[in-house]
Amino acid sequence: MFGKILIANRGEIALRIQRACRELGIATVAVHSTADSEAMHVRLADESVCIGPPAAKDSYLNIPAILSAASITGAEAIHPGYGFLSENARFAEMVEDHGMTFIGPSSSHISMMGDKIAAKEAMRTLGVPLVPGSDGAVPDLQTAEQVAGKIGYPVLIKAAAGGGGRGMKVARQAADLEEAFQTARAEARAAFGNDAVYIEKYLDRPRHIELQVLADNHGDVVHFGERDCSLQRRHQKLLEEAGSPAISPEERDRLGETATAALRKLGYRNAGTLEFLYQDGQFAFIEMNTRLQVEHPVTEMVCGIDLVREQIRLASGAHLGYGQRDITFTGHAIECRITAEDPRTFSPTPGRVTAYHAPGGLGVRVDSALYAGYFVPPYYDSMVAKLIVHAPTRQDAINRLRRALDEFAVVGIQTTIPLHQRIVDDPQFQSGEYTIHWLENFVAGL
Ligand code: MV4
Repeated sequence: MFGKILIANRGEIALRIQRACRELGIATVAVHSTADSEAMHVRLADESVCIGPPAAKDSYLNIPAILSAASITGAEAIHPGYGFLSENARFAEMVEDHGMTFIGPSSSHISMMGDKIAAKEAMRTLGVPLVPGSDGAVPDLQTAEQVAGKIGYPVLIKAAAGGGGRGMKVARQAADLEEAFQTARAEARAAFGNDAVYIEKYLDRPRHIELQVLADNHGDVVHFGERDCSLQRRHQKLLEEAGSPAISPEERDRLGETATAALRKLGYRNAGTLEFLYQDGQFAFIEMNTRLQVEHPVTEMVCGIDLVREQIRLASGAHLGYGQRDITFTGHAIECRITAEDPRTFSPTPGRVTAYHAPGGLGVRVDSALYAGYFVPPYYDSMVAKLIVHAPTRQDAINRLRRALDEFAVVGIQTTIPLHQRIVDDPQFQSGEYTIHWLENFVAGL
């Protein structure tokens, strides 16, 4: 096991990783920008190194500075958290070239899944169901017309280097195809320096369901069930649940078997999440994330497992030590992402937190780096807290969430807590019958 780990991140996820390290008896190194000198992740680390000015490109994305910090402090491994360098294959490779362990998958698997066409091709070969669409990249408009004609309209043009909703264009009918195709290409070239695009049948009312997996370095792969992440606005998730209100235990088992068999054949290592669209009782793979995700706590609560501890253990070469049968699902968990934003306009609201009180009690978890007196800087993601509740049933979890949101006090800045209170009280949310489009309409109607 490692003696010291450098955590290449900030905010709640840096604290989350420190907590796992502390319980494993591993010393922690924090890195921070000049804007984060007073941040909680710096205060709670065993050691800290300033790696640059506020802008992320000069600090949390500054690979030479982070590698230097790791070698100066004698860190044996680097945990990237989510965002920043977590899905940068070159960074993962450089960490290993410097004789340290990257806590995550191999750089080749990060590269493969970063190319959405390669990811789909790999999954198709391994028997994972996909949305009907093109076989790989669509090089020109004529090919696009052929594919769309075959699968039928509406279709979606997606960028190979995209993901998370960037660089997508819908063509509702043949007359829309040329513009959608050319715009998608141009946007992909401008945004990613890669204009490869592919085509899928556009699903008009899917749920977004993802499956959490862990793999050791010896060929064992298990899954920890699904999360329903359909409640998002402009590709930003606001609330996630485990399990999905729409999925039966049998559907979960079947999906899990297919996905773990595929990853076993791929030789995948460490944590990963497969993203699916679910509509009319069918799952279709769209993308794979090769990192720990923001919403991992809902899985931890229903499975009773520490996913970050497992990531560290597996990266050090340990065997999983348990099988699929040992993983059980208890109760229901819901996470609210609380951001420093105006709850109506969603414009960021950085500033000083003058008073802070986090909710507590049975089945309530708050992952946050906030404290009274903290200044939320304007340079980074606006998420300031995750409120996670766990209860025996979904209805109990909703009641607990309402209670915990009422207790939560963040004074001095505006947050999205009031928006979460409206969502939780909504009959449609409570019914569990929602698609990826529901929240957008809900917010528009407020
Ligand atoms: C789709 C889709 C409908 N049909 N693919 C958006 C993010 C990216 N990960 C994939 N996305 C979508 N792909 C097909 N074939 C609709 C979306 C989509 C979406 C997906 C998940 C969560 C929220 C979403 C919001 C809008 C569109």
